[in-house]
Amino acid sequence: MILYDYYRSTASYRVRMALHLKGQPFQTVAVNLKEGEQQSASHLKVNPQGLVPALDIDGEVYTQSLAIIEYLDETCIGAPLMPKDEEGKAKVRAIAHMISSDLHPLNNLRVLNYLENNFQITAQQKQDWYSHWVHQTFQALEDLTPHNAEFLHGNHLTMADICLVAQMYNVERFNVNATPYKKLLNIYNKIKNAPEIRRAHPDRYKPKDL
Ligand SMILES: N[C@@H](CCC(=O)N[C@@H](CS)C(=O)NCC(=O)O)C(=O)O
Repeated sequence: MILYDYYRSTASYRVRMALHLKGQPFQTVAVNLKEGEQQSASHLKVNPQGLVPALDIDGEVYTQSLAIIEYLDETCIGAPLMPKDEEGKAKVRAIAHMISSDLHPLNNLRVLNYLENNFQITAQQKQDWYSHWVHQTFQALEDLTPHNAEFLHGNHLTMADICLVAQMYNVERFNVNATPYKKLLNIYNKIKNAPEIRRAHPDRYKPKDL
């Protein structure tokens, strides 16, 4: 498997966690988002959306992190990343989409760049924009999460937790205060130390020349 990846991309990080949890060996091709490599002709051939991640499995390319995670879950042995029951699956997908469909796209690099380049927003306004959308989703997630929960749903790590870990990494990177979200932090702080999760950490995928 070849993962088209950028170390700080939260969507790529989600897929790396799934691959490590499934014990799947993979190679990475670094696509430097800061240098705009996602728009290069060679990357657009891989993913015409100009985004990472993309996962090449025997010449077939899969995109969209949640679709990839569910595909890996259904086709690979290893720790299950989704509940078995349909109700549980719907709950996990709903949480994952709160992060990946509602929060993440608003704070994606291309959106932040567009705001900076076309509306000349200041660094402070960019920070406010970023934090605003994080707080809105995190408050709802915190309200949804049961007290003393070990995972966002059920009794094992799922795609929902994978989305949380990646988003929390980004929240720390952007210095957003996550302390009000005690239940989310509790889950994150436990999960982030699991060996498979540590193996997927952005620091381990930072290209040497960066
Ligand atoms: N919904 C997509 C989102 C993919 C995405 O937005 N990736 C970001 C990095 S986290 C990207 O490639 N951004 C490039 C850009 O904004 O130009 C997924 O979950 O895979």
